[in-house]
Amino acid sequence: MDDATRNRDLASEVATLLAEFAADRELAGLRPHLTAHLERLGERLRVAVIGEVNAGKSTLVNALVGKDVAETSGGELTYVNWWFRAGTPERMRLRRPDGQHDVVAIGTCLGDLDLGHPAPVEIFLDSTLLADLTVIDTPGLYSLRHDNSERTRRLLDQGRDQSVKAAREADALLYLTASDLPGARDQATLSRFTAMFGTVRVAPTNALMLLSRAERRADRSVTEDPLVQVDALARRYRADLFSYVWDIAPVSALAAALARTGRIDDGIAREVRALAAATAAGPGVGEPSPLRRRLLLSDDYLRSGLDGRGMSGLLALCDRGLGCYEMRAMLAAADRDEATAARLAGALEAASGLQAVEDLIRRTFADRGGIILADAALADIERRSYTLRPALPRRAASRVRARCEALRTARPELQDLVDARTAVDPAVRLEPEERSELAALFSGESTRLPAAEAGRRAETWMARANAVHTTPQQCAIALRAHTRYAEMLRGDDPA
Ligand SMILES: Nc1nc2c(ncn2[C@@H]2O[C@H](COP(=O)(O)OP(=O)(O)O)[C@@H](O)[C@H]2O)c(=O)[nH]1
Ligand SMILES: [Mg+2]
Repeated sequence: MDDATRNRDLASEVATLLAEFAADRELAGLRPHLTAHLERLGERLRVAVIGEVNAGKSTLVNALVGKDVAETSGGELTYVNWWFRAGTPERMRLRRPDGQHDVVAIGTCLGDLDLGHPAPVEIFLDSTLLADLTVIDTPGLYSLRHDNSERTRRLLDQGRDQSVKAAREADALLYLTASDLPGARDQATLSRFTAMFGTVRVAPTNALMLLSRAERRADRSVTEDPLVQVDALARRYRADLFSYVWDIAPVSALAAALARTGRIDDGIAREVRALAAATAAGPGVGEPSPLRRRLLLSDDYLRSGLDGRGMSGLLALCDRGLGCYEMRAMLAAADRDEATAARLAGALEAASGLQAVEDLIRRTFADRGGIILADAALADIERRSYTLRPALPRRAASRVRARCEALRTARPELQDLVDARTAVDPAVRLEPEERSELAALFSGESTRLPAAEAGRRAETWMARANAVHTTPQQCAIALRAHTRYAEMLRGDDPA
């Protein structure tokens, strides 16, 4: 059984328990919450894509679903939430202010929408990603530009309200930022943002950050791959932002969308070939000419003295929505082979970082969807079993908690998620190395260790639990780590 299937089973196991609670007369006070969770447990995990206006959110969503559907470049239409769901035939459902909805073809003008509805625009698509996840494209929390017109401010306010609403409705967050200093700015934003919800739904275990416009962050005076450079940057940010996001990765959404949405056609391939020929040193020459080299390394190459033919080829490509980075990636590919549309798209995709992002989304969200939903439901019901007293009889509330606890014990992946969350909780004050070791251990990312190593680690964590200055919280998580490693040890030894 694969992870995703096992986790869906887990969600249905939790659903069975909640249905049992819902049938219990003593738990009538919990019933509306149980019903809401039961509905959600049968749904796909909802991932909200949030960040500043123009971060590249819609461009990324287009790349992920493989179609040019999400409205890009800040048109007024993007100031509402767009829900991307699995479904055929492909269509769009629009919520109207009068409470009705219209089902229309994708691309139809939106018209008046009910902004109070959580999903004013829904797009149903046949896409691999959407088989496991529902994606919510949001307008943006704030703008990095400083345009203070009345209209812009009104739209930004509306966009922020919509983004907040989407995050409240979501189970997981994909946080995109184009800003240069994710440290301070985004830490403050993320902190305000998570404080607004304070539930396990937007816990760091359920959030990823993408450094968008990755190509612009790289130092082009060095030859190292821009993505590799920005990945090193992401690793540094990871250490600072551990209590907000599970992982951080670079992405060039524009290159990704161009590669995946079928816009690299034979016409573009022809123009790229012509441009490559116009700037090559000569037929069959391996080493690029000085002009060509400059073209490949510089962003100013529109002014770099191309001949007339080269210049018109370049402008034609610009007209088709290609930026400098995309042209550079395609020209480099054209250097290597005969540059068909498919090969150019492949080169762009490799230059975009999209595959690593998809991998991360799959590991963090798609494969764990059932666990995240189950955990959020259990945590919420357990919390309400305290807060709903006196409406809930004390004995019934204790029964709820005992059953939830028993389910966690029976399904260790649920307890692992709780422990992963504890490991990245700054209040627990673990050392950075301890934190990353535990995060890997409880997320199943650390591979099975040889018996000797597992035994050594089990002992180390036992010693940590027993150390003089260990706080009760540190002690509890250290004992969990000890148990986890001790289990590996037993599993390794069939006797
Ligand atoms: N240079 C560059 N531009 C990008 C990238 N991704 C998106 N853009 C451009 O940034 C603008 C805003 O993108 P959009 O996806 O609408 O941003 P959103 O407001 O976050 O949804 C568009 O003109 C995109 O073409 C990228 O990776 N690199
Ligand atoms: Mg957008």
